[in-house]
Amino acid sequence: MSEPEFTHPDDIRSRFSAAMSEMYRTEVPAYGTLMQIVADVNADVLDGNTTLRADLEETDQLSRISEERHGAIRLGTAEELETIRRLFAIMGMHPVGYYDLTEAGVPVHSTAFRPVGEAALRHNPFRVFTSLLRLDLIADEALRDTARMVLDARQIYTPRCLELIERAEKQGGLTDAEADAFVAEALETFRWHPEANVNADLYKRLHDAHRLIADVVSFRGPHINHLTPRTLDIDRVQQLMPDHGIAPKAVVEGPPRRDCPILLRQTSFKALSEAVSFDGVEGSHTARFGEIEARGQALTPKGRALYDQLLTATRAKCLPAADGSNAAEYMSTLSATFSDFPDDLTEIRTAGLGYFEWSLTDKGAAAAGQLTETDADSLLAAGYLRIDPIIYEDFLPVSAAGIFQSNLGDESAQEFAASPNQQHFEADLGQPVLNEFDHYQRIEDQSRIRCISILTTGAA
Ligand code: OOG
Ligand code: NI
Repeated sequence: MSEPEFTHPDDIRSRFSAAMSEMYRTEVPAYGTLMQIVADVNADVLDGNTTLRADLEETDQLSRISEERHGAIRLGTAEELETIRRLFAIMGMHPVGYYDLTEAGVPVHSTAFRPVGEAALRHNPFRVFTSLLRLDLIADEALRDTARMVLDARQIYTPRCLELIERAEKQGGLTDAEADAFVAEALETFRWHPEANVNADLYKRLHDAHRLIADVVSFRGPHINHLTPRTLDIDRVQQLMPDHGIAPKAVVEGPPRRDCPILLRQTSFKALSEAVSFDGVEGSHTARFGEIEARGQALTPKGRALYDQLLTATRAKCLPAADGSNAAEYMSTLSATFSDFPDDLTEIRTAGLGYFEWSLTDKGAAAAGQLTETDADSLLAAGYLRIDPIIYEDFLPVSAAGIFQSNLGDESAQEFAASPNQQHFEADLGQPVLNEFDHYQRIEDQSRIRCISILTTGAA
């Protein structure tokens, strides 16, 4: 018997993210409007910047420039988390990073399921920021037990979806038809349900404990709560949202606008109030929104420490108010404070703040196999090598908390004792998460070793 031909996980991910985008645009019309603003602004930026256009074209990114980069869900149990890991693995999405959000007043911890490696990211970069509710942080014991019971009784995956996950694991992949069926079944887990799983009274008790607890526990499934396209000018989109009848959150999260972008900048519109039926009683729930992101260079632990230090210093001087009343002051404090973070690639590299990918220049390619010098810095200075920033593909806990917070209502900031528990999270997940710093370091090291090997031996 001949081996069946399996659909590449990257292709399954592309089908999945396209299906998710379509579902979400239909369910949340404001998201469709945001997508349109993003597409218009991206087109404008590209019209005014032919170098950027040529770069994107050369790296085959131009046609997908305005497509979704990530989405987010919130799960209730360890079992749900373990199954989502298996589901995402079929699409080539693996857990990277551990994020403790308790520090920022949100009772969850999280990872990002994402493609790993340049080729997979380029094919389709779609990631899902996935949070697990920390029921252990509900103080009211009776409410905690009730919430656990409600969660244990639900099944967020369709029977056919579970079957296809098992089949993929056994066979080592899915055929084309199976992949289509899998995408359709998997999508069901992320769908919105206008009927709650709980009555109005329990919803209120959960909601009073924390709005996020109500969001996770009250529904049949972990509805996708936002999708996020990439924008080439995040400040411009933030500014344009109100003109299109969309209310943006108070400030753009992350570093300020810079010549050499670092890490991740993101903003969103505020979550919409939607009609929900609680056991036949009409009510509403606020969970779903749209977000945009702009990515820059991945930072080393040293660079990240400097980033964290400057962000903390900024927030000590000016904490952004949820109503936007001090937004301008916050943004100018942020820019002023970040003047201590070098905004020049050479300085960033010599200070060891960012990760870089090494490649051969034309001069380097012509000299393959002919050199004896093995010091990368000398080869760079002599024009045989070049370096380019490696893009940050992960998330930032303070920014994520800002996104969560702005979508939980303005009055809901709440304290939890910081209690990171990566070990527990990984036990629930059924696998350790990949450390993002190790990953970027490996990309940098491998690219440098490869170049030097070509220059000195002629082979990679
Ligand atoms: C996740 C918020 C985090 C981001 O972009 O930082 C996130 C959530 O609201 O569930 O998506
Ligand atoms: Ni997000």
